[in-house]
Amino acid sequence: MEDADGISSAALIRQAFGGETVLVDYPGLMPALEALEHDEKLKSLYICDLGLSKNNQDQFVEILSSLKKKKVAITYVDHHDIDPEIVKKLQKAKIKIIHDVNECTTVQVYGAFKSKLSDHAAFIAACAAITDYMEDRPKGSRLLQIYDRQFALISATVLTYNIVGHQKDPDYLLYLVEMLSESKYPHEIPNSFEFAQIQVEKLATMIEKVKKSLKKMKNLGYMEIIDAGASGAVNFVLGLSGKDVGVAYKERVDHGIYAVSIRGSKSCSIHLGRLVNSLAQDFGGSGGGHDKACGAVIPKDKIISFIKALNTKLNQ
Ligand SMILES: [Mn+2]
Repeated sequence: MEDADGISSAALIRQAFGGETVLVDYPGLMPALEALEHDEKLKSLYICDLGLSKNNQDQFVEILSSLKKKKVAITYVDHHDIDPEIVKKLQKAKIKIIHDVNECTTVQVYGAFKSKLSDHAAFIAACAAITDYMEDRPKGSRLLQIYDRQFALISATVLTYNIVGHQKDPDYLLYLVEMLSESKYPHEIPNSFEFAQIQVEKLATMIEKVKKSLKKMKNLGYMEIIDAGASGAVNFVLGLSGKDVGVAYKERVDHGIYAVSIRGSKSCSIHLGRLVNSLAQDFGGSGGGHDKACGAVIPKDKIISFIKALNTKLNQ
């Protein structure tokens, strides 16, 4: 539910197979799967763009295996770093895995189910690749080549800002999935550019706030975000700190936790997703992701010690 790759892969799955869409973020993944365990009508399940962490991967295998025993056909499509042991277990349970850390999820969904998709799906996949910083990868770049670069960039950005600006409006996010699955361009979605403008203005304000409140340790810049999403602010924290790693965190009041977003610069040589996966677990949280972009969920009272530990690990 949080980005264009997630929403777009859901849209392509919907176009290819129909069915219902459930949009979740990381804290929502396991509860959603648990709810599906009791859905007697479920026959086929596609899980897209939801990486696993040390903290939930065993339960993920457990729930999917039990669904599989009830004859549910399951396909898992993702590009986040994954424990090879978990891949083996999923394969053993006869769960179909499409997993390539080098291409975004939507590009992989497009590649796997092309024959069931419209030509327009290639454009949606190119937009998802852009927003996941993966438009330079072999398959992603080939899809982007079909279209005018500027046209794809503005479409991807408008789509992203509509998603980011509607995180508290799940019905609107489902509506976006539906529009994309009906082969609509982002600019054809009513008021999409107006929503994007609102988001752009918020981001400009955010730049000023980050300049004022950003804190630094030796190897990273960090900041607590109050009235926006952490993932929208983290790139500014990274860029304005001048460090190789940026951390932005936002309290999820209802959960007693912080949602943490972490980004690495081009010169950051440590795989942040892997590091954060194991570090988050040490602090009673969970996390993981890509080499230069990852996230974590950390118990509220542990956040500063988590950031200090991350800073120390970045020395090594
Ligand atoms: Mn993705």
